[in-house]
Amino acid sequence: MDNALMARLLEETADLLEIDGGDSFRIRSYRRAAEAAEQTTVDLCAAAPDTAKLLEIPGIGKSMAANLQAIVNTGSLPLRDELLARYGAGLLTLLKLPSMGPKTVALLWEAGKIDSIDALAEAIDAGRLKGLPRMGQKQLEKLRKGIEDYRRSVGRFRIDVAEEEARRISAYLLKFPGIERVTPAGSLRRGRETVGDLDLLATGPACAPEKTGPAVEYVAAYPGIADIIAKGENKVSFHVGQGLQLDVRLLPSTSYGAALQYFTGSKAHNVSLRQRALKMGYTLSEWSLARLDDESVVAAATEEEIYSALGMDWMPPEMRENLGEIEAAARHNLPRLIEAGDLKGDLHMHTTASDGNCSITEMAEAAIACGYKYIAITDHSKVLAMTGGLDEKRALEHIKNIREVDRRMEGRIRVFPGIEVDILADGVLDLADEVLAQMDVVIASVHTRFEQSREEMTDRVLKAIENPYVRVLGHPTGRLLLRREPFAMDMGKVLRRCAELGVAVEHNAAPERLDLNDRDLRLAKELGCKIVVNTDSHDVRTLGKMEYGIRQLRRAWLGPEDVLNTLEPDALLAALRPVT
Ligand code: DGT
Ligand code: CA
Ligand code: CA
Ligand code: ZN
Repeated sequence: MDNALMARLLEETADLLEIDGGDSFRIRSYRRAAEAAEQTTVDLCAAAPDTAKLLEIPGIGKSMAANLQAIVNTGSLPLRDELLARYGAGLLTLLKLPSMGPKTVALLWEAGKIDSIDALAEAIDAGRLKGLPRMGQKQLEKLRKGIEDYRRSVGRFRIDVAEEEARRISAYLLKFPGIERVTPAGSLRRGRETVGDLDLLATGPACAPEKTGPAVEYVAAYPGIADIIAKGENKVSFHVGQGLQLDVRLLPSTSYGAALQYFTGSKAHNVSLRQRALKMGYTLSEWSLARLDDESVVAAATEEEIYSALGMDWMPPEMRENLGEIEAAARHNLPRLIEAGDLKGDLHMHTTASDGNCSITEMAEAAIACGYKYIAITDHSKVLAMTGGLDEKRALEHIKNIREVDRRMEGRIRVFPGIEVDILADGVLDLADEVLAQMDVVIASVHTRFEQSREEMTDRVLKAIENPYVRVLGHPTGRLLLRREPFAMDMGKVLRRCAELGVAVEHNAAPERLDLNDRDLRLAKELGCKIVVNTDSHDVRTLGKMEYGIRQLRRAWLGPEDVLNTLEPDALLAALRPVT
């Protein structure tokens, strides 16, 4: 049971209470607790027996502490179970439809015991909802469309998939005379690991109000469109090939900043920001920041003007999750976040010696083109036979080859010999210590037996990092986004031991991995862990994917000083765990 799951149970209970017509104070306290569970770095499962510790978390009061304890002890929440028993488990999925809030769900339940998306679709088709309040022909059409959309694209999409689509359509849009600027907003701009849908803003003379007609038609003619969801005066929503939804909005440049701010979100950030605006006598919308009394516009054209009028510094989108950034910006106290340009090298990549596509020299040349001063070559070890993993003998030869390439580079780049050595099921490493001792960068990773229990996996990894030659713990959760869940492991315990031993934890920048997540990265920093960010490239073409890792580090508020591979080559070698 992890924090995210606990947050979801609390959030669902709030939704169910609202559908049930419950007390609004009570509903809010569940929502606040859900948010707290989502955001805290305290491992709630471990902290649960200690009530005082739970009460220290902002947003958790006495009754919510008791609820958290109930969740940990029983795996569930009695109130949620009771409500679900009354209404059915399918009810919550209704909330996933557009313009469907708890009030409408309650109405549908009362009217026809509608308790799932399937039941709703059936009721609409059978004409059973006609005559209900707020269920006119238009609304029913909208619901029908929403159901189709939901069924087609329940899933989320990886950030690199969304970004590639954003690039493609941006290039198309910018060809239209009078569209001058296209910016992704929403979760993509905030650098989230996955996006639900892609929000794109466009501006220029062709996007001025009442003149958008031709531009809207042009958007709707985008060759990548699978089907159009909605076409309005300044907005076109559609699906592209793989089911990803795009919302393209055309906006006048006079209100572009307000729109960009609004549609970048997150929702939680915007809620807090609007509250701050209200307290200052302003109202904040997707069109402008305006005075409450006479509605005169205070700022609208740029985000900087809006934040500045609210007494704040502009902040990078990656920070906008309502995790303290509003307060920090108001105190003019925002941290300097790490940038791609801070990195001096990449410490995890594969070559043709195991399952990579390129030679050592090719990787080195490509890294020079990235502006790096060093790389480590870290091929797989023998247990991963299907990757051509190295045994002791081949590993020693490989070290020689790497050193040879390093010499031939004549200082243009340093090439460090390394290995990604497998952590076997019992925590023993897959190569002999004498061989590991000759490598500069030993990354230890789990690639097998993901199904071990939490205790087994924790012990396995703890045992592995006790080996004095391990410098880096590779992709620490084993997750593959949208494909494979992280394996069960006590992350706090592992990170704490890494910090004690001086083992660096890897943030794996490959967009299908991106582990650690932002919460665990914050925890790693709190615990004093060294952190490295690597692409785990198997080809020269993926060295540039470092960008995704950088964005995740920024979402965790990390600066260049928190990441080892911002150091110069010699300083980096000195900062890696010293061999004792
Ligand atoms: P996603 O698409 O699930 O990955 O996440 P977002 O953050 O892109 O969410 P989305 O597409 O629903 O909305 C885009 C932004 O619009 C969101 O980040 C914040 C802004 N927004 C502000 N107020 C609201 C609101 O009341 N509802 C929604 N849906 N969005 C809002
Ligand atoms: Ca979105
Ligand atoms: Ca959207
Ligand atoms: Zn690996």
